[in-house]
Amino acid sequence: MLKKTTLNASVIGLGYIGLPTSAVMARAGCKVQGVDVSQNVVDTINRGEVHIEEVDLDGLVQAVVNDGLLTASLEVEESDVFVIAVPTPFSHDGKHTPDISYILQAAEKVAGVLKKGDCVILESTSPVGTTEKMRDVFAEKRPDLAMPGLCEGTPDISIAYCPERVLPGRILEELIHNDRSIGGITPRCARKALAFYKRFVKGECVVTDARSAEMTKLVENAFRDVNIAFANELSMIADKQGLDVWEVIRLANRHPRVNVLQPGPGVGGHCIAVDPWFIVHGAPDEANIIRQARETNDAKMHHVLARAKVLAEENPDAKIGCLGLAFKANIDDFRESPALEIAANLARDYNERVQIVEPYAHELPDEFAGTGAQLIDIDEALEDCDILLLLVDHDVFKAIPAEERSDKIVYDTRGVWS
Ligand code: SAJ
Repeated sequence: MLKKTTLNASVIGLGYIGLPTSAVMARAGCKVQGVDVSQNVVDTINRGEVHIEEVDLDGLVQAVVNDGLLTASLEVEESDVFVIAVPTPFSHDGKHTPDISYILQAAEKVAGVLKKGDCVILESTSPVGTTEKMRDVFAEKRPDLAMPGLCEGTPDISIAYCPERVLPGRILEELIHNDRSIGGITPRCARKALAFYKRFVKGECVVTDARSAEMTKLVENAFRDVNIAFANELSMIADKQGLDVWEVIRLANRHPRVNVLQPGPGVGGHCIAVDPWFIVHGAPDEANIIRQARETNDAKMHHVLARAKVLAEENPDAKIGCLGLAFKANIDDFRESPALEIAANLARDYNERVQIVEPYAHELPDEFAGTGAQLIDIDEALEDCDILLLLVDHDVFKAIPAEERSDKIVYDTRGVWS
């Protein structure tokens, strides 16, 4: 049974975080208005369908749309709580400058409908200080409302930062059960946001200030990036010294206080490959390990590409099967994917010799346009290809028995066949 309540919530940005969050809030009984700039996304959701792949999301969205608890639109309307979950990319000019313009644009739209008593929560991963910048947009657009941190006494609006920390493929589960950091511009703001999250979060909700919550999110992903960089650096050392890095890591991890992560073809996705740069940008002279980790993980992609090219040159008649384009196993997300970049680069150099296997793609992405590379299935690859370059540890690739690849030249960048 769906619980009914009068709380209205508006979620700005209906992507990988905003849509599952909207659906979970609606299931908890909020009346949710989802807002997106894409007419196609809005229409899809209003039909009770989804535009992204995520475990169990389709059924949940259909149920809450049918119950009238979730509607989507292009325009922001009045609400009690606003959750902003729009992208925060960075510039690709080598400076990695965070781009918070989507947040500020969303804030301008929200400002137009704000009323006394409303609570605004930013969830987008953001450089330290962004929540205050969002507050400043509200202050400028709505001088009639008292803003937290800028007024004496009780403000009219509560503003908080509460980062998501869900893992693609487990989003619905983790939205409910993960702990949350809730950072208010003031303690009162944090308490207002806490009361909202308590409606649907079963994990512990820990309150703090907005700047600490912003930094916490960046630290979580930078921590993982640094640890993966350690594994990737080891793999390049092992290649030079003729060692099996997987064996070395397996043995080292038998130490009770050692847990080395897994090397791969580089780090992808729109979080770990991006967020550490926000720390570096904010403190360029101090964030040395964090910057180096980013560079090492990017260098690993070039290392894999160079080794694959050596195999291609040494075997000029060989067909090259690239297994996987996604940024990690068992998902259909190709954002910032090193696998995609490596495969597309090979396709540009070796054209028809390159075949792509990606069970999560219906067609080859634009990066392959004009290269002559083909999307084939795994059985065709096992028949036609002489070199197998394993780039993503999808379950379907892990399941290929040793005898079916025994006559191939294999470069396994994920260590799943070793
Ligand atoms: N990877 C490795 N070796 C490993 C683990 C991961 O090479 O041992 C690679 C993956 O193949 C992938 C990349 O790292 O290319 C990132 O994958 P991931 O599974 O580590 O993380 P994401 O990007 O899917 O999700 C992360 C999570 N953050 C942390 O684990 C600290 C998630 O909890 C966050 O919510 C998400 O970022 C986010 O939205 O920020």
